[in-house]
Amino acid sequence: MAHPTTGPFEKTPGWLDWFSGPSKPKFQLPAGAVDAHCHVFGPGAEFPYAPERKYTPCDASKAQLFALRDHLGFARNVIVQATCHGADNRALVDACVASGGRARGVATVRRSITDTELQALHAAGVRGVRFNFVKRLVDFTPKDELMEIAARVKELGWHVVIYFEAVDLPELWDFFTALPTTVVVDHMGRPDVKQAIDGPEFSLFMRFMHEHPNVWSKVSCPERLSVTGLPATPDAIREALLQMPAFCPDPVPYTDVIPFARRVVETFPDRVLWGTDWPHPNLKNHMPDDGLLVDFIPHIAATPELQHQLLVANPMRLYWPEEA
Ligand code: 0GY
Repeated sequence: MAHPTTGPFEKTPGWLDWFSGPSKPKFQLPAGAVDAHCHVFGPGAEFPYAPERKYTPCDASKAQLFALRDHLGFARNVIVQATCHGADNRALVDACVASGGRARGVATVRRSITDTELQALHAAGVRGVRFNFVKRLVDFTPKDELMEIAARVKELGWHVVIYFEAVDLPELWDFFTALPTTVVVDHMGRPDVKQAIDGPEFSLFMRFMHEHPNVWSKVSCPERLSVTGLPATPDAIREALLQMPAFCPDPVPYTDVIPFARRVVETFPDRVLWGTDWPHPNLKNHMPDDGLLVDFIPHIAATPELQHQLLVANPMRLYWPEEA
């Protein structure tokens, strides 16, 4: 089903809408599981998209996010400010407040934010800021501004979420390793899964985590990283692919991402998080069925212990420490 963009906005040409009829996962999530990476978009008529945005999505409201949470069997969400809202965190705050304590947030802030505004974000449930280095998503922000923000949010007990492409890690290394807070990497630093897992790029990422115990990673977004895996789509395309074993011999979606995510989960079991990334901004060739994405979890966290750390213990420690 197509989803609208409300208000005076038009979706980016070719925009793929989130999928409306996700399957019920076969994998039963542990009680208290947290979807630790998801977004809300607008709705545009209520929470306008930012003038500096690089894309205009279809709306994806808090009610739709909470319905997905319940359908998949998650207990809580961590909502991450999406770049289409810039540093206007109103949609995020509104969703966190409406969740009745079941959502926490990661905001985007600028140097000009006042202490009172930071306190208000904290009261709404924000526990981190996101620094984005993916050039197609944001304009450049000076590092001294980011470091100043990091020092300020450290006082509130928040962490910093960083989003970057694997190829940029060497250049960003000194900045990342100087951050004074817990640092959470989005999507394993976007490895190129065509490269060898023991090749220089992913080895550098593993070294980053090894040498810096304050660094955590989301082992999310196989649908963004996969180049060969069968897409987790529920539709006729998937059925057709499964009928063509020579073309697509593996019924497990995103197989090429599994060794990378597994390596991170098994090496750093107490510093990993998982999220759906709903409503999946900027995907180009398919929109995943979120139920099938949940079914991917046991392929990367193979035991109940690892699953519990990934989905419950770790996100609770980071986002709801008062309850953990
Ligand atoms: C993600 C990934 C992307 C987008 C954003 O804030 C955003 O716009 O995070 C992307 O395009 O890779 O984590 O949602």
